[in-house]
Amino acid sequence: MTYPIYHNLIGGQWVAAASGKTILNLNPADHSDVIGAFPSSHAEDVALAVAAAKKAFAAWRLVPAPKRAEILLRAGTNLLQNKEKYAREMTREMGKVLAETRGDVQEAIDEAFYVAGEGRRLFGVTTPSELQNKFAMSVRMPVGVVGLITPWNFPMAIPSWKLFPALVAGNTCVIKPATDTPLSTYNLVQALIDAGLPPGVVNVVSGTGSTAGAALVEHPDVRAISFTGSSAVGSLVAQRAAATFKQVSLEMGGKNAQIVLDDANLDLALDGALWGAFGTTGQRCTATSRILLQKGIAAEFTEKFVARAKKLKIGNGLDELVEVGPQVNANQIETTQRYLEIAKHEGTECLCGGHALTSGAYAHGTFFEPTVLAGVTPAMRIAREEVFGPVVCLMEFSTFDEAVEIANSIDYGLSTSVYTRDVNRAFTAIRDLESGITYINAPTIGAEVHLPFGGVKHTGNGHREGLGALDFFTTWKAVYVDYSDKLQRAQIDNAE
Ligand code: UN1
Repeated sequence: MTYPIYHNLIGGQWVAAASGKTILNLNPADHSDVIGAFPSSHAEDVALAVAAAKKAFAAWRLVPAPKRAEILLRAGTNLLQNKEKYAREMTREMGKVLAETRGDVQEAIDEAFYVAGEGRRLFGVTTPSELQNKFAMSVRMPVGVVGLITPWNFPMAIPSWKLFPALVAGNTCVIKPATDTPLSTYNLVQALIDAGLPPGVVNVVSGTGSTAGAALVEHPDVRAISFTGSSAVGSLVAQRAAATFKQVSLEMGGKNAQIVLDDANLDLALDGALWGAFGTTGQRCTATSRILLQKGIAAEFTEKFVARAKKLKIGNGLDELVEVGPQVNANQIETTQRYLEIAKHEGTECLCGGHALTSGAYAHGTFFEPTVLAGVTPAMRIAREEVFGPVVCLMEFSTFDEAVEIANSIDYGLSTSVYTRDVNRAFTAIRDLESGITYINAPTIGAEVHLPFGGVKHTGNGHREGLGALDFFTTWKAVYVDYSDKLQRAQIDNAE
């Protein structure tokens, strides 16, 4: 079998990992299809990448931001030109259907065009000084070398959410792409190189989280880490990064609720639930994993939802008729199965799905049926813990207040959605739901790049991507210019 061999990108050179070891990138729809061999990197590779980024920082931070932004603009155009090719390659390595991988590439294009505009903003504030003949302002400075650790479910969009704002702000980067889906990050970085990005400004180190990722988090010359992944790993990242006082941005899990009130447009709520729960095979941190149904519509919604879930076409995402692709790997299938066992013991009822598909056209991939569980109550583990697969819980409630209470009764707080025609209820929900994102009459998935993206409670640590990313990738400098020609003591010389 022949397949391409990929290397790390360090200081503008493509180099093999010091260990010489590689990790195979397999198509989750067909494991006999090998996308390529990617480096299995360790601390020594990360050290070289960080050194290259540190060296490049000296010049990159002095490139005027509008010029840095022009490179992003050109990278966005390059991505647009290669959109179909990159989408197909992403479906091959990650599994999600073509419509969605086209969306993933489009999200990176959107991010490029959005952030390119920041090159001519990067606003700071000016403010009056308390002293005469003194000028006060604040400017955004780059942080330095930043480490980016990204997940497999949005293999190009999420790296772009981190790389582009980091770059426009003048940082240099070392990115560790997800072990399952490195190619899409390579494609993204190639778009930057083709746009004229100087060597060393972005370095790519492939490998696992516990080797390459951990080394990045621990490296003393890395000033900030931006991580997207599970809450369990995010907690480790924060703890390890604390030893060298790094800034850390964490985007983690969700257990997102769609609330359907009795007055909702039921067909719209069904469309939204189906897309939110089974889009990306449920493998989004924003995926709908709880559907909260008011008693008046619960029976009708359940019947129609299950009928539609059963009809979803599962298969290879490269087939335009397929609606649900494979799960990304066998570990994810095992997690889904383990949670279905837990749910069974907790007394839930499986209304459809519940099995991995292992024969015929599915024999060489990691496929799982869209699964709907009923009889789920808020205290159950299946109602509280993230599965990250095509599994959704149906839960019933009587009053609006009860729905908000159930939605909020978990440790996560990423995305929530409410279907209602009652504007008062909609605004009350916007105020009271504990989540970083709330949708009204739209599913829990579908965030746009120029709004703040992130969550509360165990979903995040207070930072936001999109609108908010520049706050993470810059550090404030307060500047005072005294033109009085004398010593003026703040808090003393102007005091009563
Ligand atoms: C994720 O779920 O990991 O809002 C990111 C959405 C996408 C991004 C999801 N634009 O669903």
